[in-house]
Parts: sequence; C-alpha cells; structure tokens
Amino acid sequence: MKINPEVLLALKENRPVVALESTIISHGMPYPKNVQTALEVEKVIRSHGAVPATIGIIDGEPIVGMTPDEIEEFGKRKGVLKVSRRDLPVVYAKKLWGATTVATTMIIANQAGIEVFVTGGIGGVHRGATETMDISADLQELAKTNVTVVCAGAKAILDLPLTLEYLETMGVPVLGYQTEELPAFYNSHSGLKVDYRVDDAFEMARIIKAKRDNKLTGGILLTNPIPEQYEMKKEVIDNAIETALKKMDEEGIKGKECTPFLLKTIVELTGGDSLESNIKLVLNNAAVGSEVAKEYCKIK
Ligand code: PSU
Ligand code: MN
Repeated sequence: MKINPEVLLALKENRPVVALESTIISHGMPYPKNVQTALEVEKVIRSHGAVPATIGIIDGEPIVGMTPDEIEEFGKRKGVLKVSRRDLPVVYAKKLWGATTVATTMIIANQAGIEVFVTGGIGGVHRGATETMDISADLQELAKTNVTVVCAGAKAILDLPLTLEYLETMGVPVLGYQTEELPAFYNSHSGLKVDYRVDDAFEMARIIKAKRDNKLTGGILLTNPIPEQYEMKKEVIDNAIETALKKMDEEGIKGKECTPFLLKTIVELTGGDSLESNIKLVLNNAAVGSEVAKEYCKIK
C-alpha cells in the first residue's frame, strides 16, 4: 500500500491521523460538491491538529492519504468501482480504480495503523431485509476490524431497529456523542437509544483504549448528531425517503446500487437540501473525530 509521507510520519511520531472514505466522494455526492466537501473535511481535520488520510484504490494499489489531485480525479472520473470487502481481491489483481466504502476503508486504515475513521453514514440492514437479506458488509466489518468509526448514525433508508439488533449480535458498541438517542443522519432523532452516551473526546479515547488493551477485536461506532441548525424537517425527509424507496423498487435497483441510488434520488427530491445537510454533518463529524484521535494519541 502507498502511505502518504505526511501520514506515515504522523503515525510514526504518534500524532493523530483521521481516515476518510472515498465512496462518499465517487458515489455519495455529485461533482463538484463531492470534491469541495472532501477537501473541506480535510481542512477541518487539520484545523483540529490532526492529519487527514483519505483512502482509495488507484490502479489496484491502496492509497492512504490521497492528494488533492487524486481526490479531484476520484470525484469526476467515470467507472470508479464501489469497493466493499468482497471486491478487494479482484480490484487489486486487475489493477482497477476503487472507491472504498466504510468496510474497505476500515480494512485499509487498520492495516496502516489508523484507529479513527470519520464518515457521514454507515451502511446497515436495509428495509425489507428479512426478504432480500440486504445487509451492508459494513456491519460485519465493524464486528471484526479494529477501527473506531465516527458517523451521524444511519439513514432512515435503512431499518434502524434491525441495524441496532445486528450490531448488538456482532458485539459492536454503539455510542452517542453527547446524546442518548441514535441520530438518524439528516435528523438527530430516531426515537431509538444508543448503548451508551459519551460526553467528550477524552472519555471516548478511554473507551477505545480499554477495548484495545483488553484485546477485544472489532470496531466501535460513535454516532454524532447533525447540528440542530442543519437538520432536515422530519416530514420532508421521511417523504423523500418513502418516494425514493418506491422508485428504487419500480426501477428494479438491487444490491450495491441501492445506497448510491437512494442518496441521489433523495438529493433530487429535496431540491439539494439533503446534500447541504449531508455536507454539514460530515464536517461536524470531522471535528469530533479529530478530537478523539488527538485524545487517543495522548493515552494509548
Ligand atoms: N451512507 C451515506 N453516504 C454514503 C454511504 C452510506 O450516507 O456514501 C456509502 C458508504 O461508503 C457506505 C456504503 O459504506 O455507502 C454502504 O453501501 P452498502 O449499503 O451497499 O453496503
Ligand atoms: Mn447491500
């Protein structure tokens, strides 16, 4: 794998590094907002004294710490594959370009020695999964790979209660940053409880340390609510989600296309408002994730 020299040095010197995924760039947001957001997220991380490491696969080689030019290329290039765990061997062998999902970003971050990873939302158990068995590989990865993922909860395009059940079965702690309630991505209210509330970055760092020191493998999910001023109205977003799910069904969209299709359709249905909320929540997660990475470096 190719680790950016700045990232490598920070890791060697035990300075905070924050991993970022690239599917959110190539499949999660439209160009050019995807690239602008990716660069802005890196800026937020730097302003908090951490080093960003955006992860992607170029010509079959995992890149840890993409350059701004590489991020730009990921944002506009056609045919970049959405790469989850099952795709990795083929993408490596065939020397393809691949955007890493939460699952594969966790795998590569862990191999590089990065503990904290910031994103928008994770994949989960899809609605209707009792029939389709559509359960994101992100959840299995959280079960086994030693990375802490900071996100804004999971979107209501998923079945949130089933997603929590699955995470419980898999032994993944689901924590709320300064909240007891599981945030629902565009909105901070799901009506569901997280396992534990975490009050600050130091407390979070202690939980990570306790997990690693005690050789408890697997990820930790820290859910961080979208700031109130950027929340979407519940009726508006719920309507858009319902319509998008119906459209997905009518158009026969299946498998790995589901999440990108739903995200794109929701942006269209909300006249771009959901994209603005999405951007703000990622920036907010970047701030929290950087603080957690900083505190963890101090005590690990
Ligand atoms: N949720 C978002 N934005 C995203 C994704 C999820 O709000 O970009 C992406 C992430 O990369 C996540 C992937 O890992 O979708 C999950 O896809 P699937 O459900 O096919 O596993
Ligand atoms: Mn799926």
